[in-house]
Amino acid sequence: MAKRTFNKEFFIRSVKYNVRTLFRKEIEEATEQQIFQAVGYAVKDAIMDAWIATQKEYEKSDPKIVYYMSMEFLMGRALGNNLINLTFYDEVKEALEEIGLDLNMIEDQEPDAALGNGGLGRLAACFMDSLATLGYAAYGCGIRYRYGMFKQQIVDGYQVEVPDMWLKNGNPFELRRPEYAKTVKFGGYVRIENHNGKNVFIQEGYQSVLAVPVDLPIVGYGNNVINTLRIWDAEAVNSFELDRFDKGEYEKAVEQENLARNLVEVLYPNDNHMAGKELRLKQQYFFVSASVQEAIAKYKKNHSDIRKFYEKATFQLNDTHPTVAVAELMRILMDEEGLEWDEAWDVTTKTCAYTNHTIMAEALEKWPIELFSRLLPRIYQIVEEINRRFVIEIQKQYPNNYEKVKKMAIIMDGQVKMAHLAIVAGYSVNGVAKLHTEILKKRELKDFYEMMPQKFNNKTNGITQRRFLLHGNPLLAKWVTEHVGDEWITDLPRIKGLAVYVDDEKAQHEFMNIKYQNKVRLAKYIKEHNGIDVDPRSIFDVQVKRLHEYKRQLMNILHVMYLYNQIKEHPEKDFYPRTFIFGAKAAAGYMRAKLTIKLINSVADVVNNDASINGKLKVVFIEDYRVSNAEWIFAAADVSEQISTASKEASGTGNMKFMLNGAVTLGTMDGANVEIVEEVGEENAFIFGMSADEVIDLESKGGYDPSQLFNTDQEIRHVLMQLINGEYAPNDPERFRELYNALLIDGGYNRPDPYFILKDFRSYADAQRRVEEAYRDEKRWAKMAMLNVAHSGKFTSDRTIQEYVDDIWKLDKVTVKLEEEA
Ligand code: B1H
Repeated sequence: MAKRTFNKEFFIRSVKYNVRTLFRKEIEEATEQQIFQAVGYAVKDAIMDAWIATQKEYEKSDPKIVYYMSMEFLMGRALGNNLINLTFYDEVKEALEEIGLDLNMIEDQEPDAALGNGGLGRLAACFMDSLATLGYAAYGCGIRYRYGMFKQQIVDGYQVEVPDMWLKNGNPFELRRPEYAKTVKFGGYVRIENHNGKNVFIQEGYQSVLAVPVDLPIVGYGNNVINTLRIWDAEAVNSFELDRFDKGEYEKAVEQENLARNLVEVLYPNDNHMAGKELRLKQQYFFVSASVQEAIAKYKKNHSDIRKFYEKATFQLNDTHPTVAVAELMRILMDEEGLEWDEAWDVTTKTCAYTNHTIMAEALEKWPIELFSRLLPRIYQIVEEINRRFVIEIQKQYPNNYEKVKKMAIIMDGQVKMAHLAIVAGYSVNGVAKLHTEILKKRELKDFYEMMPQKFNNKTNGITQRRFLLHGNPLLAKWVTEHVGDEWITDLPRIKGLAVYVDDEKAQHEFMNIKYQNKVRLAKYIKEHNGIDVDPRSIFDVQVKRLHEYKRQLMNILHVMYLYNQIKEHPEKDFYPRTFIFGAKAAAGYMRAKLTIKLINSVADVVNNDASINGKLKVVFIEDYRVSNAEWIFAAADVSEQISTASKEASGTGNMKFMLNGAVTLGTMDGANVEIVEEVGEENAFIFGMSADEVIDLESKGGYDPSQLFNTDQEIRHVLMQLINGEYAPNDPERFRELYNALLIDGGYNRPDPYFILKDFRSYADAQRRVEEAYRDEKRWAKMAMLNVAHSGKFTSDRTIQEYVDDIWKLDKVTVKLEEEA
């Protein structure tokens, strides 16, 4: 990989200069935050040449461009990652040391760009990294939320949401591009005029808002490619000119100011759940309309035939959230570019592709037609026409089968079904792991698969090893490079070379020592942030992810309660010390999830302060789990808890980050766990629980009756009773009754234990016993963990992106040369 030249003197001068011009200070007087800002600007400066060169190259060689449209980009911090991908990290660290500055401290000043909830948003971020590194022309299209994912504070064991003011000190990496602003229109009505026998659609009485692009550089690893993440900010179309307005205009101006302010104010903090709010649909249309307008304007700069737009552009819809893109593209092609319906439909259906990320019913987007047509009148007309034509298709293929129409129509029962629109108008529909795609084809989207099988394909998710190993775990990264060379950085399957060392005692020792160092690093973080002492020699058993019932954090903590009971009842028994680590944000309105957080913290309080168990058991809830602390957590994990109810987790990507960092999976046969086990071997993971087929079967029979278990299994019963006898809530014994009821009486869907926590409990506890037994044998464990790293090659997002390129997008590869090298 070509390493760019780094000019140390120039860089130091640049940092000092920035401190002076930004803050009127010498470097010695600057605050840590100010130094971060100054370094950030110096790094953006170092990116600029390549950013310009990349855009020039794109203009010259005119490659096909993918527009990755997503409501979420969970980027995390940029500084360290940009330095890594510029291949300057060590040089900058040294240069800063020379002037008495510590790069780690500076990195720590940067707020996470948390413009996403969880896996779906982080996947978009990993994809941006891989696209740039592989040299493909790509734009990320999203929203510049002024407040990202809320910050989580734990107060008295409860989650408290605090606004995330990530832009409060400014963002040194962003570039505002007002010259490319677009207008987006909402509401009003559509007047139809007849011009020479042709209907012309004119939207009137609308409110408009200005979409202003803000660009963030996406640095490819060591290849001079800098792509762009374009996030749209909103501004009022006309700023106030008070004296010019009469009363009517004045009110309109105020409305437009408010619209602009509200639109991009905040990210909806729900993972795998649709809130159905009007403002959310506004956000969707806002960034989609601006992005589609921009893509068309870019194409028209050097192409004259809009009918061939799809040869140079493709839109990947990250779940259904940006699906209005379909109708917006139709609108622009017809109303502004003058194409007929059939011509516009031909372009649209060759441009749009859809990724499905979930089968959770409550996440499926359905908009009431009243709201949809009021907010987007012209778009609704177009969706109606798409639906009318599609229903005719259904009837042609399935004559007299009204059931099919009912199940498949885009508009039905007063709702617009966004997934149906995306499938009908897209040329590709993909799931995010093998099992998930099979479930889509066989069950969730069966009717669509039967009608258009050629559209369906699988793209198993991946993660970027550059952030989650090279940056997040420098000790292991260095050790891997010493053993297999550094090609793994851009070719992760090379990491397989480690397999020859798994029985080598020296290598085992070094590997386990690195894990130990990383556990010490995390233990320090936990001490600083939670005030809890944890023993880095204990097993670090980690579950970090969004809090959701289907992910079953409740099963994990019930098992901790069970272990604690065991230790108390049999203090003589050998028990290998364990630290159970949790990290999870609950959606602000998700009461059962929030109560689960309180339970975890309540159990932690009791267990961690019980001197009688000699520190055998510790429970830690890490506050404000996010991308930046995740990097440390993965590096320190021994056991990776991936325990979702089989069939519910579409893929999971945390599972892959743990594997890459040498943690062993304890999980169900769900999502990408299936493929992880396929790669590493069943003997190098701990698998338990019902299969997806068993779950789906049992669900279709209406569930099961857990009272059987409750009545026959004394230990399970004991744990459940502790939810309602005040064991973990002495001054409010009723506190956890809701969780007890959900497990035994009604947990939603009109049945007890809908996520089969009690059904899988014994199998889980047994798998946990096997974990302990394996860990006691240090060599066996070292070998297992090393094999996990060695077999993680498949799970790089570089592989995922190459598959998207080959099977879906058909992009051209680009190379960028800088002046200095030419
Ligand atoms: C995933 C979501 C999601 N699937 C709705 N669906 C949202 C749905 O704000 N909303 O309305 C937000 C997020 N997120 C996750 O996607 C899956 O649960 C994971 O299994 C998967 O790994 C990830 C990436 O594909």
